[in-house]
Amino acid sequence: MEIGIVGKPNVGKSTLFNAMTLLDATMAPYPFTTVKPNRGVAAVRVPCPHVERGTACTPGNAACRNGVRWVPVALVDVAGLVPGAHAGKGLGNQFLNDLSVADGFIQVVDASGATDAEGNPVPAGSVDPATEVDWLGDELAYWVAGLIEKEFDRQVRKAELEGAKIEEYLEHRLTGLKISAGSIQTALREAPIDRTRPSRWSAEDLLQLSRVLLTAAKPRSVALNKCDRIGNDRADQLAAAIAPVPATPTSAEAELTLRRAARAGLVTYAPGDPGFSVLEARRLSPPQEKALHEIQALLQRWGSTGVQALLESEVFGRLRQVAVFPVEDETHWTDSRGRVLPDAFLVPAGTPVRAVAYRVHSELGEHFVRAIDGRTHRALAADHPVEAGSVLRIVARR
Ligand SMILES: Nc1nc2c(ncn2[C@@H]2O[C@H](COP(=O)(O)OP(=O)(O)OP(=O)(O)O)[C@@H](O)[C@H]2O)c(=O)[nH]1
Ligand SMILES: [Mg+2]
Repeated sequence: MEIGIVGKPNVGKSTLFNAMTLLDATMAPYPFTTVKPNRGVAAVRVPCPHVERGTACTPGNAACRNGVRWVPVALVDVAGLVPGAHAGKGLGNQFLNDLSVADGFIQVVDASGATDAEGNPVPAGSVDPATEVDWLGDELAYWVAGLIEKEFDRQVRKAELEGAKIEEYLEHRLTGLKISAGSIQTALREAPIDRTRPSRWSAEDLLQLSRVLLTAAKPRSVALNKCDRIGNDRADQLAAAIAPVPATPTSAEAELTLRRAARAGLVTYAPGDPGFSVLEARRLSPPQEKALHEIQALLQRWGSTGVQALLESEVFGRLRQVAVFPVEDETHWTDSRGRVLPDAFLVPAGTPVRAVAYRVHSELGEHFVRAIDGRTHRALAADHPVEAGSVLRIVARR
């Protein structure tokens, strides 16, 4: 599972990335700070099944705190995109290829309207961030259309001569983008184009198809970032204007400050918490004290920094992911080394258990016999859809 962080320059993409991963990507108050992609790992919260059994777990890939398991999600933060990027504006759109395997996108906007389309600082309120959602969608569509266009004419003529279907060409072109055959079918059905005559598709038709493909295959959520500079009413207005794309007010800066302060042992805070407590007031410098005071007021006003809520709305709401806990012993919920519930990972809700087996190890998928539900001890056939929080033993031929 990977999520791409996109948006115009200077809106706080790298700050959000750092806040979610605790890494140190460069952040600065001017456009095009990020050129090469930043990659890291964030985490989403699920209940840890160890609580049901009353035995402690032995976390491997996903930390467990107070019965909450933090399941990893890969993130990639890229350069800023400007209107006209597909025609070479700004840094162009080549760098979008770094987002090829992203399952979905988080688009960051400067909700305070103090950043123009090229990422330059302007007086607050002079830009309407809601308009960015449309043009950024267009830029993403130009990118996908550009990938389809390569060899399109030749392949379409060949396909029509050989009586092959356009679906096959599209599947071939789009596997690198992790766009499934199902999404291609949906897009061909829903896009306002004549699917029977691909040889007559115009550039605009390809763009329409790409727009629908992206909606079907790469769900997007919006971060109304820098919410520390706007009122709650303004956030509601923006969210209404951006709908049906879901938007969450965030302060990436506040989240980053809190997470770094927690790492330094100055406060207790976990992502998503509605508050924090200062551990060592004596160690705080006056600026730190002032910053924490402001963050306290922010949390009271918004309920949280919004960062964890945004990530989880993308992962669970938009991408419909569920956590699975593979084990080797379905009675004790342990692996071969006796570790209790060592790993957790995310798959789309309803994934067949055999596909889950492939995710654990390709050999387990290839030699799959059945899965066993760790709670009911029932055997599950290959196509049985996985449920949220499943503890699963995969039985495979040796
Ligand atoms: N007030 C406020 N400022 C923020 C917030 N998040 C980021 N910033 C500031 O916005 C500026 C840009 O942040 P970056 O994270 O570098 O933005 P970016 O979108 O990655 O920029 P590029 O890499 O240039 O595209 C920095 O000065 C940040 O401190 C926030 O939540 N509130
Ligand atoms: Mg950046």
